Amino acid sequence: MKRYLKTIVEQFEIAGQVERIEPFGGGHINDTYSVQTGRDGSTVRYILQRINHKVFRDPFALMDNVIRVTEHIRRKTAQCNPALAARQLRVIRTRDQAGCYRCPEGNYWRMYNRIEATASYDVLSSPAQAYEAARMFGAFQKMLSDLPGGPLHETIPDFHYTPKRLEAFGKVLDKDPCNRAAQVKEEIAFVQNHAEICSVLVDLQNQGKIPVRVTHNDTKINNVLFDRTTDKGVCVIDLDTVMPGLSLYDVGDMVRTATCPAAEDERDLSKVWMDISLFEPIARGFAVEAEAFFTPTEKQYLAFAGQLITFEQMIRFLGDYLAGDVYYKIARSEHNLDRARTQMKLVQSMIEQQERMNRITEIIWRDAARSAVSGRTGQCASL
Ligand code: ADP
Ligand code: GN1
Ligand code: MG
Repeated sequence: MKRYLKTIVEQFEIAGQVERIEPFGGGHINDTYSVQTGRDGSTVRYILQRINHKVFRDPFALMDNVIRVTEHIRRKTAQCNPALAARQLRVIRTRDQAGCYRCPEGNYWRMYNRIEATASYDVLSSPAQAYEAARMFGAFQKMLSDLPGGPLHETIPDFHYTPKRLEAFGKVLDKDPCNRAAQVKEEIAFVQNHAEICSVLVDLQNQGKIPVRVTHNDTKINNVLFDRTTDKGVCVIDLDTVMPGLSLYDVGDMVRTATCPAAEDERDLSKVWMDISLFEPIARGFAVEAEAFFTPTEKQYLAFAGQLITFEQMIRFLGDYLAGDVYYKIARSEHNLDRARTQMKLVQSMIEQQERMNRITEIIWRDAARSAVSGRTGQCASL
C-alpha cells in the first residue's frame, strides 16, 4: 500500500487502522480506491476517491451538493425502509469536518462508506436489471424533487447543453491540433449531418415545455449498485454531476448505456446496436416513478432522449480524440475514437427504431397512469 494514500485516508474520520488500499472501479474521470480498516478483529470498508479538479473546478462546492443530496436521500429512505437507508451513500468527513481534503500536492480527496454485498454492471444481462436500474434513477429524481436549501451548485456549467457541445466540437475541429481530422472524415460528416438533434430539448426548455429539475446527469448504468443476492437496486452513486438539469438527459444516458449489448469501447461494431427488448423495461422502470411528476411533453420525448444523449456522447468522445485525449482517461491510442464509433453506431440504431420506441412509450405511459392509482412505487419498494 502506498504510504501517500495511507496518509490521505488518515485525514478522515475512519474507524480503526488502515489495513489495505487498492484501486477500484473503472470510471473515466476520477480515481477510486477500496480502503479496508480494522479494529479488534473486525473490518470496515470505505471508498476513497481523488476528485478530478481539472474537470470539477470547485471540489468543495461539489461536496456541498453531495452532502445535501445524500443526507436528503437517507432521510427520505429511512421513513419507509430503514434497512435500505443504511445502505445509502454517506460522506465520511475529514477530521476537521470538511466534505473533502486538499492534500499538500494540490489533489482533492473524499471518502464514502462502502456499500457491501453490491455489484455494478457495465453491460446489463437481463430486462429485469434494466427495469430495476431505471426505477432507481426515477426514484432518485422523485426523492430530490423537494430537496430543501435552494439550487445546487452547477459543478460543470452547461454539462448537457448539447448545442454548446457541438460548438466546442466545431472549434476543436477547426484547430485540429493533432492532425487527426483527416482520418475520421466519416465520423465528422455524421456529426455535421445530424446536428439538428442537438437543439431539440433545449428548444423545448426555452419554450417552457420542459422544466429544469434536480437531475443526476451521469446515469450510466454502472452508477447503480445492485444487491448481489436479489439483484434489486440498492443505491444510486457517482453524484458529482447532480445539479439542475433536464430529466430527459437522465433517461437518455440510461438508454445509451443499458440497451447496448456491447461495451462502450467495443471495436467490433457488429456487436453494437440498440436492443429494443431492453429499452422497454428501461422506459417502464423510469415511468413507474416519473408518472407522478412528468409533463406531457417530457412523456412525449422519452423515446427521443436516448438518441440525443448518445449523439452528444459521440460528439464528446470524437472531440476529445481530435483534441489529443485531454479529458477522458484512455488505455490505448485510439480509445476515444473507438468509443465515438460505438456511439455513432448506436445513434444510427436508435434512429432506425425511433417509431417503435415511440409506440412502446405511449403504451407504457398509459399503463403507468393506471398502476399509479393502485401500485406501490419509490425507493421504498426496493428489496
Ligand atoms: P467514477 O466517477 O469513476 O465512475 P464511481 O463513483 O462511479 O466513480 O465509482 C466507480 C465504481 O466503484 C462504481 O461503478 C462502483 O462499482 C464502485 N463504487 C463506488 N462507490 C461505491 C460505494 N460507496 N460502495 C460500493 N461500491 C462503490
Ligand atoms: C464520464 O466518470 P464516469 O465514467 O462515470 C463522464 C460522463 C460520460 C461518461 C462516458 C464528469 O463518466 O459524462 O457520459 O464518462 N463524466 C464526466 O462513459 O464528464
Ligand atoms: Mg461511475
